[in-house]
Amino acid sequence: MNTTSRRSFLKLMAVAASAPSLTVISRPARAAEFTLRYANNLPGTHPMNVRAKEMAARVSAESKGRVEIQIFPNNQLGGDTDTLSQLRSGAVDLFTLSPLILGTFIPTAQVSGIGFAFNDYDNVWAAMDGDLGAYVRKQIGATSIFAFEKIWNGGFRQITTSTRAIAQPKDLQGMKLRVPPSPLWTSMFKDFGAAPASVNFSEVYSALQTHVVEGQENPLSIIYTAKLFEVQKFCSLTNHMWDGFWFLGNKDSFGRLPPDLQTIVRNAINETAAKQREDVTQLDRTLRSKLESAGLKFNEVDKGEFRKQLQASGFYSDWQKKLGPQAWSLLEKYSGKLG
Ligand code: X2X
Repeated sequence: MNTTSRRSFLKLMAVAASAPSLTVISRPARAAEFTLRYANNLPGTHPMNVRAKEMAARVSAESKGRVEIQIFPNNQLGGDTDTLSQLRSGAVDLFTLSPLILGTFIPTAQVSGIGFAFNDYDNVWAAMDGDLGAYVRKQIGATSIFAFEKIWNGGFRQITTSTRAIAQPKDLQGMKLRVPPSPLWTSMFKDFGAAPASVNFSEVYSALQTHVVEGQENPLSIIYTAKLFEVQKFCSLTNHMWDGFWFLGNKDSFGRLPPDLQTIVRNAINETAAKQREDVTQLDRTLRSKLESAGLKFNEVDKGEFRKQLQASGFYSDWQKKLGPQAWSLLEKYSGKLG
């Protein structure tokens, strides 16, 4: 071997040693007995995916390789509305989805997204781990899908735009704003006077970049990990709504696992929720300065002004009627009187 080919041979060996293909060797020799396909809409760097990887490793270890959870982040299997259909048919086995988007299928699931219902996380977890969450899970469980007990965290949502800062409700007047596909989201931003457009998250970056819409709303952890700050100028800290991700499963897929393996998966998903909730809470608290360095201009708002606008438009009374007395009274048990 001459010097040049020896050098390239050594280089090749170095690459091979660090290449991910080596992990193949450490995998169990046999394929897992049960494979669950888990889809979500967020980038791999978001705590949802970081913790999901941990959860999948735990399931693999505890089941001694019998259960493999394959993660498909970033809408790899389709946008949210499409993936919801795949979950319902069993083409996808596990899916994390906003309760509001789930509302296109199960309307009462939207109850946790009513504007300004929750003040803080103590309030959120009391409701979602308590009888409000139990009520919604029961509705979900009456279909071909079900939700695990502990909802994962989305975060409190803020508005970003490329055209003007939102300081008061009137600044939203006529604004072309992307909202996720859900009746509640559209209704809330119509009542703020904006012109909301339903767009799946898979299309949001390009819709902002091409100015099909001027703005959108999401928690800071998503604005950061999905790099929405690259195509937005202003961020208004409205905290107008908390959102989460129900960890959903297809009943038939999950039912194929023997009970002991079901327990392993269930415990791993529910127990990992606590860590994922905390990651998102911390990120949302600390990301402002990073986003400012990236050029996003922040402003605070008087939340009371925005809430008053929803009261005046009849938002709360309309949704009380739409969701029905049981869902509404369970919500008000945690939020206090709304409207
Ligand atoms: O679609 C969104 O904006 C996102 C990522 O926050 C949801 O999943 C609702």
